[in-house]
Amino acid sequence: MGQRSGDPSAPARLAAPDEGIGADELALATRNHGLPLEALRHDVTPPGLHYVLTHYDIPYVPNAGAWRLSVDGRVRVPLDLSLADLLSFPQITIRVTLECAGNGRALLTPRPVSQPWLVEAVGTADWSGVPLRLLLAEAGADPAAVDVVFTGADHGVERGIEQDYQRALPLAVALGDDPQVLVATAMNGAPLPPQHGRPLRLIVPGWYGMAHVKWLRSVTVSDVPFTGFQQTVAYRIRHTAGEEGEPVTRVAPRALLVPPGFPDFMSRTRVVRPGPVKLFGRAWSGQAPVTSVEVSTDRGVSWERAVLDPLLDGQRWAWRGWHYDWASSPGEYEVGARASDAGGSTQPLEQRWNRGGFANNAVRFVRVVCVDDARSP
Ligand SMILES: Nc1nc2c(c(=O)[nH]1)N[C@H]1C(S)=C(S)[C@@H](COP(=O)(O)O)O[C@H]1N2
Ligand SMILES: [Mo]
Repeated sequence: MGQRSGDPSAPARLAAPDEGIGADELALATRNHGLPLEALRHDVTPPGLHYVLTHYDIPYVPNAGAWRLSVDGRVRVPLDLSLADLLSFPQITIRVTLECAGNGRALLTPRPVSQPWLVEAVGTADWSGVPLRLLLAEAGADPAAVDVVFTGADHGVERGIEQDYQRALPLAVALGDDPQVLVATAMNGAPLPPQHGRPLRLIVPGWYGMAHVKWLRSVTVSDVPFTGFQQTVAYRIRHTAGEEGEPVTRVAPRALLVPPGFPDFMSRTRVVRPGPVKLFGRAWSGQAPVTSVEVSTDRGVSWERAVLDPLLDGQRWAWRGWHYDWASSPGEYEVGARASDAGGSTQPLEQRWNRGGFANNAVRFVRVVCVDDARSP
C-alpha cells in the first residue's frame, strides 16, 4: 500500500529508536501549547496559559450571535438554538480540570509520532453553560437510544479520513446529573476564546480532553453505536496495530509539582538553595477523588506523604492542591510526586505503553540541584 502521490495524510507510526522529534511534530507543538508548569500555582488557569489542542484549524467565528446549535436524531422535537436561546435555560458553573489523553506521549519509548506532549497538556477553568440533560429533555430524546453524537465546526483529514471533528457519549453519560455534562458558553466568566471553542463547547467532567467537543454545532441522538474516526480509530488503547482496542474515557490519576527554585534556560534543571524548600503542586483523577499524594526526591527509591489541601464543596472535578516541606542540602536530586485515588489507582513508575500514546500517567521526575550559587566560576 503506502501513501499515494499527492495524498496529504499519512498513516499512524512509531518513531525509530534514535529518531528525534520531527518537523511535523514541532509544527503541532507550536500550535498546541501546554501549560507552563509554574502556572499550576493558579487555582483557575488564566485562559492564555491553559493548554490547547486542536486537530485541524480554529474556526473563524466573527459573529457569535449567528451561531446555531441543533439537537436532532432520535428526538420528539428537533431543536435549532441560538446563543440567546441557550442562555434562556438554567445556567450552571463547574470547575473542571481538562487533560489531553496524549499527555505524556513524547516520554514513551518507542514514541508514537503525534502531538508530542511531555506533561503540560492540562488546565483548570470555571466552565458555565446549560446542562446537556436539560436540552435532551426539551427535545424529548428517545430513552432507548444508545449514543449522543457531538459535531464540531472544524473540518480536516486525518490518517486518510476526511471528517468533521466528532465524538459521542453513551446516552446515560449525556443524561447524567453527577457530573452534569455541560454545553458551555463561558470560560472563567467570559465568552469562550476562539481556541477554546467560541462560542460553544461540550464539557464532560472527568473525561479526557477528546470528549469535550469545541465549536459545537450539533447534538444528534442515535439508536446505533457511533463508529466515527475519533471514536473507533483514534483514542483507543492498542498494543498491536490490528486490534480493536479499549476506548479512552476517564482521566487517570496524576500529580505534578510547581517546578521548585529557578530554572536553567536550556536544560530546565532546577536550582534551589540549601535549607527549607516548600514543594507543592496539583493532583487530579477523573476516575475517583484523589486520596493521597507522595513525594520522592530520589527518583522513587523512597516516598514521603504530602499534605492535601481541603477538598472544597463542588470542586470534585478540579485538581487539588498539595504541599510537602523539604529540607534540602547540597547535591543533585530527582524530585517527583505521585497521586492515588479512591478507586485504588496509583501512578506507575514505569510507562504503560500503547500505540497511540494515551493515558501515560507515569510519575514525572524533575532534576533539581541544590547549591549555594549557580554561577559558573
Ligand atoms: N471540535 C473539536 N473539539 C475538540 C478538539 C478538536 O480538535 N476539535 N480537540 C479535542 C482534544 S483532543 C482536546 S485535548 C481538547 C482540548 O481542549 P482545549 O484546547 O480547550 O484545552 O479539545 C477537544 N475538543
Ligand atoms: Mo487531546
